[in-house]
Amino acid sequence: MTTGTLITVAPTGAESAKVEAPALPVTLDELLLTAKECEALGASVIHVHIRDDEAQPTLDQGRLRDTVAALRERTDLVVQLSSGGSVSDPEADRLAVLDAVPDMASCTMGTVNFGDDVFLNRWEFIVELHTRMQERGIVPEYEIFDLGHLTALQRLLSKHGLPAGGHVHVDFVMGVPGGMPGTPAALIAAQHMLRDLPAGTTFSATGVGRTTIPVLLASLSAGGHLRVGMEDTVTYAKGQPVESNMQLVARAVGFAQLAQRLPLTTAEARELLGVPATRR
Ligand code: KMH
Ligand code: ZN
Repeated sequence: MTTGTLITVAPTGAESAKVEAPALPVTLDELLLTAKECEALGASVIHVHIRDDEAQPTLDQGRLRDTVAALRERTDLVVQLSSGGSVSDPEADRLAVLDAVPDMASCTMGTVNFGDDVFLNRWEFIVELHTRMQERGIVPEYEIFDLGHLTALQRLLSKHGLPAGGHVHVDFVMGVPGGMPGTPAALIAAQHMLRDLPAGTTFSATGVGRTTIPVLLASLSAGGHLRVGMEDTVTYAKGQPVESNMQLVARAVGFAQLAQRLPLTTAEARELLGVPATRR
């Protein structure tokens, strides 16, 4: 059954530079302001990467804990920390992200070429992330950059069991140079592969760069959910830089309304994803 739309905002990412995209939220204050405004517009989940004092990506433990606490204090958003970090982050630091005990964390389901880099996700590392999240009651969002990542997820769940909360939610990250293309055909192919996953598995999708809008429209029409934000696109339209994450969330909300699939509230998002009501 098609429900309302889960809208995740991914406001920062690890790849864009503040000097090239001044609207990118890189300080805690900027992140909190963005989070509050995106929640008011209709976002219910925030996918978080943090930056250091030089606006460079970091997985600093203290900053991660402060960020989780501040987001919980100031918003009702489901707080999802990235365990992906940046392509150069060591596995140990990526696993330690879970020590900040967010509501959710991302779990990428395989290695993928990532532009000129390689985003490395070894099988043993994936298993470690998945089982630590199970033990700590952290709900994963499985990041799918390529179709084979869904086969890996099926293997993971059959060997190591369902995630915390019992619900499986995946996010198709499409249009990364080296991963699956950001096309409606690829999205439908990925959706077909969900048949091999537990009944009730849900998906969101995001298209990187110029694939943002085709992926957004394809996901809505296929019954999927949405992720938008400056992690994935810093261009609103040809020749027009994104002014803010709010601009991207407002556009997603507008499309969801047109599709008659209204944004889920934060409470509805928690219910859908199997995230406990509060962890304050
Ligand atoms: N920054 C990418 C290398 C995630 O957040 O889990 C990985 C990424 C995926 O963004
Ligand atoms: Zn990310």
